[in-house]
This record gives sequence, C-alpha cells and structure tokens, in this order.
Amino acid sequence: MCPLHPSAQRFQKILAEKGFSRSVLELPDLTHTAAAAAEAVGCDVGQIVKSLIFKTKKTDRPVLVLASGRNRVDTKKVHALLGEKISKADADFVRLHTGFAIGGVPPLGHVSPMKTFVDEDLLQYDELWAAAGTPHAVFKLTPAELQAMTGGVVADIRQA
Ligand code: 5CA
Repeated sequence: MCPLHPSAQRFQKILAEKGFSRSVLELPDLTHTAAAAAEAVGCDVGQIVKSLIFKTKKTDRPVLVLASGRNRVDTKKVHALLGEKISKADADFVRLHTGFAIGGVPPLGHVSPMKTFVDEDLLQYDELWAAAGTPHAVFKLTPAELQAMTGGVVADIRQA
C-alpha cells in the first residue's frame, strides 16, 4: 500500500480524531469534480458531496454549502437562509479558510469553523462520497454521518 498524500493523511487523522471510522480512499483517477468522482467510484453523480465555499459579501466570512453533485447552488436561497448576501469564493479564500485546495476540500476539518448547509437532496441516498483532502482522495459516508460531522442545517439550496 502506498502512503496517503500528506493532505489526505491530514484529513484521515481529522476524521479519526473526531471519532469517525471512515477510511480515506486514494484513487488513481482524478476526483476533482463531482462527475469525475462519480465515475471514479462508480456511483450516481447525485451521491457526490460537493463542498462549496462561499463568502459573505459584507463581512467576508466563509460559508460552506454541501451540495449534491447533481445540483447547482442557488445563492439567493442561501442568502435567504443566512440573512446575508454571498458570492463564490476564489481559490485563495478557499485555501485560507479550509486549509485545502479546490478539488479536494472535504466537508469538515477546516481551519475556520463556518456556517454550513446540507442540500436536502443528499438525504435520499444510503451512501454518499465526499472529497478527502486532495483531487484524488474520497471517503464514503451516510447522510446521517454528514450531518453529524458538519453540524450542517439541511435545506433546499438547489437552483431550479
Ligand atoms: N473532489 C470533488 C468531489 S468528491 C470536488 O471537490 N468537487 S467540488 O465540486 O466540491 O469542488 C470543485 C468546485 O470548486 C467546483 O464545483 C467549483 O465550484 C469550485 N471551483 C473550481 N475552480 C474554481 C476556481 N478557480 N475558483 C473558485 N472556485 C472554483
């Protein structure tokens, strides 16, 4: 077995420290997008958890939206839930607040704790897959685990 990439290893340690017994899986194929991840693990694209970072427009705070790989996020809906306007974060902002690079941002274990929303569409699946620190690393989890790990508020955030 090859040792995990340092970022995947760091995330594996975070999972274990938080008491979750899930294992990080490093794949030869790229998993940097939801479609690529679904292809690599052989699941439906809807079962992929996209960890998307937004930024509050006035206060520059990070917000995490955990969206089904099938959906695009309606920022107006998130605005309504949050009470603040948001925009998409850039790569530097993502790295600063999560400690991970785009394409490998996991749903938990970030540098800055942040308000988190969970796409209600993710709850229909028995099994989900999320990024685990790098664009080659994923881990399997249930919707209940996703909620427990992130403390996210389940909501309708999808674009029509
Ligand atoms: N590893 C997969 C899921 S297992 C993954 O990380 N997918 S993702 O959707 O959560 O992360 C990729 C997302 O990063 C894209 O959907 C996009 O919203 C965002 N992104 C990609 N490039 C940029 C960029 N240059 N600036 C800001 N955001 C970006």
